[in-house]
Amino acid sequence: MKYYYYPVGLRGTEGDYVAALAGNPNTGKSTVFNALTGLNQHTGNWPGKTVAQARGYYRHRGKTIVVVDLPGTYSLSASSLEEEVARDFICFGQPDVTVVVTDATCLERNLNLVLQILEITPKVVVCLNLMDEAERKGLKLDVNRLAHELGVPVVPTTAHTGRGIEQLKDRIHSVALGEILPRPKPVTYSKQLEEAIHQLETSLERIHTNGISRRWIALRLLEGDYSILDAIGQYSLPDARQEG
Ligand SMILES: Nc1nc2c(ncn2[C@@H]2O[C@H](COP(=O)(O)OP(=O)(O)OP(=O)(O)O)[C@@H](O)[C@H]2O)c(=O)[nH]1
Ligand SMILES: [Mg+2]
Repeated sequence: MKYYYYPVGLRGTEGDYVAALAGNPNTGKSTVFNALTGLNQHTGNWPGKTVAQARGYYRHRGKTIVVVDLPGTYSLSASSLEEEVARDFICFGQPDVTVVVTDATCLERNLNLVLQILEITPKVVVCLNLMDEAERKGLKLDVNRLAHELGVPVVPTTAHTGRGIEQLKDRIHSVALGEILPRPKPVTYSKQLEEAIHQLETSLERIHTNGISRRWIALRLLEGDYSILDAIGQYSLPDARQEG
């Protein structure tokens, strides 16, 4: 059993690995969470925060997977309590895999968060939920092409009927255990922005970033979100991670 350090209050939970569920509001995260964990779940609040927290577990291929249902967010800019909780868990909670639950009927709007999360960690599975609704609307989604473009596994699901959930469990397992090594394609911004990012990254070289990519921190600072610097100071990780 691996011991997990949870800066945001799940310290001491045991399991073989941890999967975080992120996504825009109302994309079916909690329905996916229920489909994965069944009755093995516990709800409460994030410590010290008025934001609901749900965690649970399931067994798959001989492993116990702890699942954390994160609050719905449109971005990870920490402009609300929900975004802060989601951002801090993805950055500092060290999930082995982050599942981004997306709404297949309005995928484009959901991709902003997917790309932001891919800038923090490559260990991502995209869950393309509400597939029944997308089909009802006559939308045709090229799942393989999307997986290729993003560089991470994509699993179509209809969470409330359980469709796709077994495949989702398989992909979570493979990414968490390193059987699949996702290779997200980095987003390249305009020349001006890339120059600003580079300058900031250079200035950040002197600070200890707790394993968080300096490029990602630079992007948040350029957005005017300075709270990331406080968060880095607040959460210290037990094992030194590769700093990028
Ligand atoms: N048709 C359809 N409805 C779904 C599916 N998944 C979830 N729903 C429904 O969508 C609504 C929202 O689902 P939730 O699981 O609460 O969504 P959520 O992302 O947890 O929402 P927040 O936590 O508020 O951000 C519920 O009425 C679900 O029953 C799906 O695959 N197809
Ligand atoms: Mg929910």
